Amino acid sequence: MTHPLAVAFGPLPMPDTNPPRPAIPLPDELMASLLSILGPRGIVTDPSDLEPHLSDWRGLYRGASPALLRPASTEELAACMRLLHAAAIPVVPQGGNTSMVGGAMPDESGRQVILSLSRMNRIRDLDPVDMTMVAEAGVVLKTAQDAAAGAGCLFPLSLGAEGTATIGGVLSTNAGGNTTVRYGNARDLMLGLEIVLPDGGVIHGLRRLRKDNTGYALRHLMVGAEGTLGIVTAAVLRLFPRPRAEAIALCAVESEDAALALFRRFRDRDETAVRAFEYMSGNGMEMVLRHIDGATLPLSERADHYVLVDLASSRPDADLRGLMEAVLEEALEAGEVLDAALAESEAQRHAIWRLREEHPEAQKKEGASVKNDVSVPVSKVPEMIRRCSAALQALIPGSRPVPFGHMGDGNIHMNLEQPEGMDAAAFLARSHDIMDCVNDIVRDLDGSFSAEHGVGRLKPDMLAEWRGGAELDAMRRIKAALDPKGLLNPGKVLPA
Ligand code: FAD
Ligand code: 2HG
Ligand code: ZN
Repeated sequence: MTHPLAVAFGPLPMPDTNPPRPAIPLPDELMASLLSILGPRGIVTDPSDLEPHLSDWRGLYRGASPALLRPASTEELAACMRLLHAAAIPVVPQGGNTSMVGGAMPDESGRQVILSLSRMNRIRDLDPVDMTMVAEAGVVLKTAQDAAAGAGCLFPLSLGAEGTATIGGVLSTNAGGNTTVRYGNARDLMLGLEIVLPDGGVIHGLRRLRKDNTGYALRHLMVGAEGTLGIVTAAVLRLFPRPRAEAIALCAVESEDAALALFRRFRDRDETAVRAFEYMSGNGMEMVLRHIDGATLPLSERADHYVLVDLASSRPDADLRGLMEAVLEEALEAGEVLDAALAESEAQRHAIWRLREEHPEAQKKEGASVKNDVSVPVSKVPEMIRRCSAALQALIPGSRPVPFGHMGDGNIHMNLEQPEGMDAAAFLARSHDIMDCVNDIVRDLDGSFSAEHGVGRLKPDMLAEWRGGAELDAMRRIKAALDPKGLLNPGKVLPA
C-alpha cells in the first residue's frame, strides 16, 4: 500500500536514492525488552502494517525499517530511548507523515526504527483564562483546533494537511501555513515543551509562562529541528480569542506589484485584521478551475493574478465588511484591483478558500511539477515571482510557473508545472536545475531556500551551501552535544 496522500497527490521528482535493503531485525534481547515496556500494541513489525510508514506522500523516498514503536506515555518512550541509545539503534520520529521534504522517512539501510506518537494523543489541559492548551505530540492539528473552538477559543495554526499533521510534526518543522501573517508560525504559538532526549533524558518544560528567561531556551531549539535533536512529547500551545467578525474576498489584481500594494493598504489600515493574504497566479487558478470538482471563479473575467484577502477580528462590532469595501474601492480606483467578490455566506467563504487550498491537488492533476518553498523580504515578492517565472520559462520552454501562497509572509511556493505534452520523467529529471534556477534568484534577493517546509532529507546540500561556515559549524556542534551518537533522525537537516 502506498502512502494515502500519495494517492491524492501523485509522485513528484524522485531524487537519487538507493533501493531499500531488507530490514535488519532488532536483536532478540532488545526486542524482548521493548515488548515488555510497550506491550504488543506498542510495537509493529508486520511488513504490511509497516508499509504505509516507509514512503512519503510525495513519492520522493522509500525506506526500510525493522519496527515501528508506538509508546503510550512519555515514561514508556524514555525507557525505550535508553535501550535504543545503549544498543546504538537509529530512530526516526514520524507524525502524520505529511512532510514535503522526506523528513519522517527511514533511510534504505533497514536499520532505522520508526517512532510514532499516535497513541499519545490526549489534550491534557485547556485553560481559557491562561489561554493555553497542553496537547500531546500525537494530537492531530485539526483536533487541537476543534478542542480550542469547543472552549470558545482559537488555536490559529492552519494548513492544508491539518486533518493529518500532528502537533509534534508541526512544531518540529516550525510549520507556517495560512495565518502566519497574523498569528506567527508554530514557534510563536508554543510556550513550553516536554522533550525526550536521544539518551532517554526527559526535559519537563510544560510551563505556561509568557515570561521565562531561565537560561538557554531549549524549547526553541527543538522547534524546527525536524526530530534531529529530541522528541517532542507534549506542548503548551497559545490560544487566542475566537474571531467574531470575518470578511473574505477574492480579488483579481493587475500585477504582482498591485497584489503587494493591496496588502500594504490593508496592513496600513488595520494590521491586526489581516488573518491571511494569499497570492495565486492565473496559471494555478486555471488548473484549479479545470481539475477541481465544483470549483468556479466568482469573478466576471479570468486574470493573471489573484489574491485572497481574509480579515478577522475578535471584536463582534468590528466592521470588517466596511473595511474590506473601503480598501477595495481605493484599490479599484488606483487600478490595482480589477474585480473583487466578497463572500456573503459560509458556503461562499469556503468556496473561495477552496480555490486556494486546492492548488497542490490541481497541480498534481495537471501533470508533473517541482516545488520551491521559498521566502524573500515581503517587498521583494513581486520581483521574485517575475524573475523566477521568466528564468524558469527560459530554462524549460513551455513550462508553466505556478507561484502561489503566503504573500503576507514573503513565502511563495514558486512551483513549476511541466510543459503540456512533455514526458513527465524527462521534466522531473530537470528537478535540480529547476530548484537551482529559483534558488539563485532567491539568494540574490536575500531570501531562503526553505520558508516553511523545512530541510528534511531533500535539502541538506542546500543547507550546506547556504548556511556554511560558522552557522553550520554551530549547528553541528549542537547536534553533537545533544546526540553524540548521531542516532536521532540521521541524514536529515545536516549534510553528511
Ligand atoms: P511528519 O511529516 O511526520 O514529520 C515532519 C518532521 O518532524 C520529520 O522530520 C519528523 O521526524 C519530525 N517529527 C514528527 N513528529 C515529531 C516529534 N513528536 N518529535 C520530534 N520530531 C518529530 N507546511 C507548512 O508549513 N505550511 C503549509 O501551508 C503546509 N501545507 C501542507 C499541505 C499539504 C497538503 C501537505 C501534505 C503538507 C503541508 N505542509 C505545510 C507540510 C508540513 O511540514 C506538514 O504538514 C506538517 O508540519 C508536518 O506534520 P506531520 O505530523 O505530518 O509530521
Ligand atoms: C500550501 O501552502 C502548502 O498549500 C503546499 O505549503 C505548497 O504544494 C505546495 O507547494
Ligand atoms: Zn504553504
